[in-house]
Amino acid sequence: MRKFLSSLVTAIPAAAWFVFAGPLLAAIVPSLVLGVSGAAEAAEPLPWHIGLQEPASETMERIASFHTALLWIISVISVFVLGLLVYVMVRFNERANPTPSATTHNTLIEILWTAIPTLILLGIVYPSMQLLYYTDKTANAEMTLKIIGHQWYWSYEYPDQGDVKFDSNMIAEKDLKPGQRRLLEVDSRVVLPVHTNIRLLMTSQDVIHAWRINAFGVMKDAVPGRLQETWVNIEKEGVYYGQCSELCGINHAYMPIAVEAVSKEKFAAWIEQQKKAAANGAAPASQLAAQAPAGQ
Ligand SMILES: [Cu+2]
Repeated sequence: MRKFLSSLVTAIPAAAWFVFAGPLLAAIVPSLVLGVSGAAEAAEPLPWHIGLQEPASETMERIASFHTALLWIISVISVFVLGLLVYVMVRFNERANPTPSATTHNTLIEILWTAIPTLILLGIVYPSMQLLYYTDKTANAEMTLKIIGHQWYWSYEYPDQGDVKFDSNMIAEKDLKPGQRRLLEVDSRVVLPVHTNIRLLMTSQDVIHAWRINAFGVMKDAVPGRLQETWVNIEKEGVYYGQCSELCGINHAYMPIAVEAVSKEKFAAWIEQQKKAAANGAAPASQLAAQAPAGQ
């Protein structure tokens, strides 16, 4: 046993402690907080918010449960390594163990500490790749939303619903109405129907941006000259906030995303309203959304 441990300690560099302790603290502490408060979260960041927002799509549910599974794996590994280190520090320090073992190799241990981490990693790779392909695209899209990044706002097009398109700009702090979220509210929210497979196509007019809504589990770069694809099926009606997540210039922090998920009927009515507005030459898209109070 003693030989086993002393050869083990030669192989665990001090760096391992930092590698494991950081994620351990970062991971365990929020999970404890989240475990208690998870149910009460909204689809937006809250003061002192720790952990993930409440999922609003199957994609985000899968991401969240994979995240939880990984949290358990790294926690068990971290506790195990910490236990070994503490044991070694107590049992094999200079006072407790004045004549150290001269062992330098132990074939069995070397095989084990190569094989076991490999198996753990393989066990993580499989669900990880499954999830990656699940988020990639949907085979049966019922509609498409085209998202275009600009310095520094988003514009949206609904190619399946005629010529509906509009720009979406952040509402400046001085123009905020009571209840509107600072740095998150926009003049024209994206309106989308719930329980619909929506293909999201992204591109950019200038530099790389990234369209991200945490509650949907969607974050995809909008790259000039390219068409990126992902998808979402929103499960609950409500307002969802997100932000550009690719450093895109001086106003990167001021191009938020606000999505209003409504019933299919309301969505159809909104589309009609947009078409009429466009036909009359009126400025498009001041949605029913904007009249509704923010939040759920
Ligand atoms: Cu951007």
